[in-house]
Amino acid sequence: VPDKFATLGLTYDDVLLLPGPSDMAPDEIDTASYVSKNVRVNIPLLSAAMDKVTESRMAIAMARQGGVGVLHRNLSIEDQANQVDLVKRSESGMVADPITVHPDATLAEADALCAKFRISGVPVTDGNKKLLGIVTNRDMAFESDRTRRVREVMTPMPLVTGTVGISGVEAMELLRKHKIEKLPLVDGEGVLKGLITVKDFVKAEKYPNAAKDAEGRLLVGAAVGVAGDAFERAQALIEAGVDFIVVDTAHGHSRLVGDMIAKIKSNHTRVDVIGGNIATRDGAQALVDAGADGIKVGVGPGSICTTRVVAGVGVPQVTAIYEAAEAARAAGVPVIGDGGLQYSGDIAKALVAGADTVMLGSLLAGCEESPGELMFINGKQFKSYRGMGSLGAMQTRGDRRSFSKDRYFQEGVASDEQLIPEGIEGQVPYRGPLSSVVHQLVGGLRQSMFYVGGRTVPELQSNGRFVRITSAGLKESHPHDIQMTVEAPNYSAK
Ligand code: RVP
Repeated sequence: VPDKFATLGLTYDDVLLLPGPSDMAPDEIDTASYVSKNVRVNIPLLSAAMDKVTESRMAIAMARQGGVGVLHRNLSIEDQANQVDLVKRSESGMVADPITVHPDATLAEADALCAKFRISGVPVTDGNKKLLGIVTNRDMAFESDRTRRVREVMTPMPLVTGTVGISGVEAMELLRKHKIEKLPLVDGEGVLKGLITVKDFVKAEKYPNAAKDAEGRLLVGAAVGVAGDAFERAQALIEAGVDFIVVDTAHGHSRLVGDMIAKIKSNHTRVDVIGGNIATRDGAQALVDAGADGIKVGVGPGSICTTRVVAGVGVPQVTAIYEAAEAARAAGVPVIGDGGLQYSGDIAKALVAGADTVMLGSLLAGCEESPGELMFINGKQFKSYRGMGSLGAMQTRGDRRSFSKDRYFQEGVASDEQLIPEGIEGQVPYRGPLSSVVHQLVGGLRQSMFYVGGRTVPELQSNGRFVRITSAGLKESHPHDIQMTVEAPNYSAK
């Protein structure tokens, strides 16, 4: 603990990475890393637990790219658990617990189900999950009367089915032979036990780098708080199949956070529990002591964050990561550098400082897959983005209450007028699909790894060295003495 003044705090713009000896071929570079003790990703990127960044669609896209999304918690427990479910079902060799429809449902209801889960057909089962048939787009397309019952239009049993435990190759062979797209799996009693689809096989090939769990399902994390029903929320998320929980607050070096981590850990050992946010060595140590499997670092670096001005509190992010990693590494606990990244080069800087992965808000808020509508302003496209501590995110809207106030320890504030916001609301340029954004970010990281001389993230971490720069150095780093006329896909002037 410093006396009165800690050492000089540095952030991304204060440092550059030194070029180091390098003799690697581009295809030797491996960007895999750990989010927490037991959660491994293929690219070291997480999408932020924010209501304008990560819902199921972003989480699915992130995991397909090899990273992982952390579902925000500014929604009901049921809705958040449902989002986990959507991600876990979205892609795998087999859906273990497929969506089904009752034979007495109407076609309109079956339509709604298909639209909600983005699927093209549903097995039809009775109350005991016995397979009665299947209803697909083909069965429904030419029916103009949407009040008709599923049982009247479905393809009834006997269907081509597989048995539980069928291999991928055998399943593919059945699908091919019978020219069908869906193969229900049944047990000896004809009870539905799973579903294999052509789409899942094709998708698995399309995303060879996807981050998956042991059963081949996409990885997903979710945030909880510390107040009210936070513990029930964590239980519901775990029940839904989440891979890790983030106890996510603006001040992780507080007893409530440590207590919540310990409580979740003592009840469920299956999932990893990450704590945050902290920005000091002592803060990281406190979370390690509470049993955290991962530590999230960042007090005030976020692009939408005003904590450093409203409260005057924070630590420039490179120093914060370095300090936190000093405590975390000794305990074998991975570190997430959360917030403040503006360019792809900042990813490698975070890793060299000691982070194992980084969490991104503003860099991803403009993606097609982030929640929220595209806006046109003066012919340019934008998407809205806001801090979880902004008035908009914390206030009550009609009968919709805010679930994120406790991130800023303000759950007890009686009325919206009395809230103390620590974030702002705004918009960021539209950036198109996540895949192209991630391509640039990871491409930049791979270049960093080549320049620094690190084939893997651990090698980058141990070989990387910084040079501190001045404001003149920063000016030299950016394009200068030219008027930019063409937008680069990975650079825009601030
Ligand atoms: P950025 O990527 O710089 O946009 O930062 C995103 C991070 O900012 C989030 O992951 C979170 O830790 C933090 N945040 C979210 N809301 C707020 C706020 O309102 N102050 N800060």
